[in-house]
Amino acid sequence: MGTPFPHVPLTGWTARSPEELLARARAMREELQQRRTVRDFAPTPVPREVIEEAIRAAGTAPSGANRQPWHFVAVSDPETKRQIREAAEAEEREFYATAPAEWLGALAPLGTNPEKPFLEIAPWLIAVFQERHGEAPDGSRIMNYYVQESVGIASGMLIATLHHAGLATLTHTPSPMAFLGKILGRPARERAMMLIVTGYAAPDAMVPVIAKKGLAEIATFVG
Ligand code: IYR
Repeated sequence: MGTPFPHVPLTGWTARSPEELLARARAMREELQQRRTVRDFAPTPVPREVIEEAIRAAGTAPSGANRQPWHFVAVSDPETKRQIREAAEAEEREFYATAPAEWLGALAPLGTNPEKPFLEIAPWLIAVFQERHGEAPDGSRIMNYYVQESVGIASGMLIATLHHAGLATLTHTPSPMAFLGKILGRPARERAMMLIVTGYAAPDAMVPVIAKKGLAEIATFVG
């Protein structure tokens, strides 16, 4: 049995009035509503400290048994970005040539294709890895729990923080993406989950006209 953590009084939490709750929830919703997935980036550099803060924010995410089963590799090195682009495009060419017609049909309106120039143009690529299990100092395995859920939540918080900072993001999922672990030298117990591409949007960036489902479609209230 694990030793219980010492407990301390909760700090950093304020009981707010219903008006304040609504105003704050609305402000956050409005800000998140401005987020668009962007595929056209400017090469303008972004200071490393910004990326560090965003990854720190992601690292505050809740996780199963607080195991924090994530690792983020932030890449600005041009040669590493070039290798990632080359490998991603090779996988993507295969994907677009062999994916089921239904999947390709779902993607067609977005106009995506195997060409991924943004992987070299954007100043930062953040590879998100799931730690399938941890490792004790003696090399033995430590179980992680709810890994997909935990890393999914952390990734959402990462994207929200980058957006709040004022950066554009793209969630890129080259498939399969085992090449990321190899290029970035990650241990076999880690599995690449997604690449978050981030930087300034290109001044002439275009985005597709899409709609988000309304509340009535995505939510059911009981009581
Ligand atoms: N991974 C490919 C295909 C792709 C799949 C989905 I689902 C998307 O929402 C977008 C793209 C690519 O990145 O092009």
